Amino acid sequence: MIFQSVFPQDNRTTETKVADLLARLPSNDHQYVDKIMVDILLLGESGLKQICDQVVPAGTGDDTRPRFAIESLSRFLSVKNNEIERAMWEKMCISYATVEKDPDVKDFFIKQIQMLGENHSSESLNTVLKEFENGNADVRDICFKILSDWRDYSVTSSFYEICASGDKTYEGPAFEEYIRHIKSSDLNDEQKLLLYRKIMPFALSPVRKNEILMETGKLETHEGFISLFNGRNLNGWVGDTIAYGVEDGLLVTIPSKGNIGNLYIKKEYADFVIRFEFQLTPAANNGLGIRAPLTGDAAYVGMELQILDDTDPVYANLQPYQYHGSVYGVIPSKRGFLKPVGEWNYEEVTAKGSKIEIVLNGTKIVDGDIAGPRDNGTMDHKDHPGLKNSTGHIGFLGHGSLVKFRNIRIKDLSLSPGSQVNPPEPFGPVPSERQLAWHEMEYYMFVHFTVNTFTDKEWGYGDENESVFNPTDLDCRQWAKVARDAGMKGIIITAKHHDGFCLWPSKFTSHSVKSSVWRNGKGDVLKELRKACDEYGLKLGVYLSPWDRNNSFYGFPEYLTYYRNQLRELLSNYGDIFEVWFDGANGGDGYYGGANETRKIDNKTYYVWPNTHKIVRELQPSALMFSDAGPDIRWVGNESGMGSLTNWCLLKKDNMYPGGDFAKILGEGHEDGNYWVPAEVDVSIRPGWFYHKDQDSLVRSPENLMELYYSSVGRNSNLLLNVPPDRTGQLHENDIKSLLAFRELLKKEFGTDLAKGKEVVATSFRGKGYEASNVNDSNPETYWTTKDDVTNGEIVIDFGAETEVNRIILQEYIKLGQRVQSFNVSAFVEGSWKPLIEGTTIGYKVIRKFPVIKTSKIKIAISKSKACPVISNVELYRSPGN
Ligand code: FUL
Repeated sequence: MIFQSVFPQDNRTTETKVADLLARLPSNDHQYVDKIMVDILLLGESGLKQICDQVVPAGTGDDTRPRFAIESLSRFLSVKNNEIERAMWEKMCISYATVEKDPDVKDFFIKQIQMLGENHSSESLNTVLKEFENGNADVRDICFKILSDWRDYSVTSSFYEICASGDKTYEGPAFEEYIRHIKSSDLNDEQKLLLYRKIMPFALSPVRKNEILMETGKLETHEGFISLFNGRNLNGWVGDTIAYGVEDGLLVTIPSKGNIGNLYIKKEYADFVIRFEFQLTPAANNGLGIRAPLTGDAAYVGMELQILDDTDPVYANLQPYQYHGSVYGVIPSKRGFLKPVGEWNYEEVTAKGSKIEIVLNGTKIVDGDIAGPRDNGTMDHKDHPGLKNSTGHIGFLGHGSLVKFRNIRIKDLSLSPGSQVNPPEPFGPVPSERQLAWHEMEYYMFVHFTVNTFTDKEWGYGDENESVFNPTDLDCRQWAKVARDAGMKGIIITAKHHDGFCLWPSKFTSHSVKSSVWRNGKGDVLKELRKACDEYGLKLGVYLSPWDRNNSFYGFPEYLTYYRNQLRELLSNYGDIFEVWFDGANGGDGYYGGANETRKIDNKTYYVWPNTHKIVRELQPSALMFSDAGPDIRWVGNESGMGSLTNWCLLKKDNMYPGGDFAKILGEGHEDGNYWVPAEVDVSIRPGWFYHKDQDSLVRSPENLMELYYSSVGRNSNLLLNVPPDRTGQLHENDIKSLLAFRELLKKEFGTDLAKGKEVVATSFRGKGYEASNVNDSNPETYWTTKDDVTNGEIVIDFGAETEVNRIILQEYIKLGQRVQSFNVSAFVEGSWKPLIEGTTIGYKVIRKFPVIKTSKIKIAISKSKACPVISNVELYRSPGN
């Protein structure tokens, strides 16, 4: 034994020795305490046990001395090189923490183990992990707590192992801890990225995955990477946009549409690092074209880096210059580093001058130079003129098979390293992933349909005989087709309006389709609509009226259980729901199970909204919740289709609730709001929300719909346009005519973007990568911005010739927050700037009209902004309209 005792050997019992040693504690003299610790250790396990046994729950006795001894021992062992003693002590503390019932004592022992790990985390980690693996459920819980509280990021790998082992009890929390450790660690960005990538496959939900992707995106942005694919559409890409598409946030090939064309990034790149993930199917074949022109066989007129399941037997006899990763026909690659088919592969391609490097799943599989083959001939003895290209497009080359891609980002190496500039930090609240996806939907259909359609009412009393609901020819496919053809992105249906009648056969009431004669009581409108939406590529949302004039419990606590049960049904049985609509209306009187009385509730307290919101988050994490007060989307404050010209996506919603008196605030939002809660404009194509025959002649005209579009989508809001089916269960021909004609008008209104491809300059910009030319490059991920201390600026789009123009679209890069407070647009006419429009906020999008002007240049001046303005898109049009 290496320790030197403070006492010479004697014949006292262990008990007396323990008592003697404890009597000397506490003490401020560290060296003296250390010596006592040596003696305590010499007493072995039985002595230690006696000390541990003396620890009592707080407030039940004086255990100062044993606690001091135990803490000192842990500290002593954490800095001394005594592995055997440390391991023994750790195990002992774990077992005490496990059997102990009192939380205070339990925590005390847990802390000891954490203290032990402070300086020797890897050894301690091993002990704890071993205990975790061998132990019973209680021991595992304790060990898990120890691990999760350990403030040492090296512990992260153990969480990764726990996640990877798929132990259901620990998987979720382990995942979250792993993320927390990475975030708070002092690792550099590259190390953090590696860890995030490791954990990504274990993301607990698509939303969580997106959050991590955003996190990695931020880190990579600091390194100078920009995202090339937004997970929602093919903005920024050109070429075969038919046989490539977006599915569940992934970029996918569509073999049924041929997929033998190429999909290219619009911008050209010379030297770059591109990172992406891909998933193969058996024998799948695709390719990464680089420095390629938009036409011709990229393998020759540019370069093709193979993306290929070269593990499939059909490729047994390939040449190394045809393996996955090879520069096809030119530079060989190493085979054998692909993940099994169906798993995600991570690839990084660096092209710098004549050097090409590829790292696949962490292994360098290509490290080549095209200068040799370019000048002296290639391995396949074919002509590869593309080797001489210094720049060109990057894209995916279709060869007819199914391949999926995600997380595609690039760093432009042509920007010299010294000139790399960090992007602005987000300012104020920013949208969540689900809100970003919602902003891009812009325009979708509201469907009001229930017993009212048949009773000719707007608000049913709740006493309707269910047999009145009897559409003669219900056809949800017709609704969906019209919505799709009209350019809408989804449908929100009144699954239950104030009358309480359910369009689906709810288990919790008989006031539903199941008691009607329609489809012999076997019908389900929600089910039919789900199918139709899937067929036409639309998202589905539900309106579930909180006010229920049928239910006898309405106004009492029991009703909340009923309401939430119904919500669970809707959110569990009808696939992905994109939006849940919580209406604030309550008119008071109703049937209420036969009570026939007035029941007003306190909107602020009755519904206990946070508990209902939890259900939505739990069952449909990607769904947005609408109400007067969000939490995700807010009502615009009127039903006439008027978005506010000043429209902040921000709201101080904490003291707001559905049905409150907030109409005025809801239009503009709060400039200093602390949540991102953008506005949705809900309005009907007819005077009523439900179908009434006598309103057939009062359907809004296409021109009127265009005005609605300007006052909603044009004012930083989404447009939820109500189109009510008639008693046949179909949309009326007048409504359809108007919708489709409006669609045609829209196409003409925004026919050719006159800003596209034109020269753009700014008074000032942040640095390389943030030039004004980003506002018309068709890539929503790039933007013009200024230095942090510059909160205004001008950009000028030069048409190069006199051009007629009368419409402008402006977009902020809202991922970094909503910033612009005022702007104006002017045109260069006869040597001076002529003002066209003035505006306040921009946000996701504003579209503004001005009288036709003939000009060679348009200037957009951001005159006031909360922080440096960040503008991602400017479009200009000559519309045939006024
Ligand atoms: C209101 C309701 O009272 C109307 O009937 C309609 O559903 C509209 C969209 O919301 O609050």
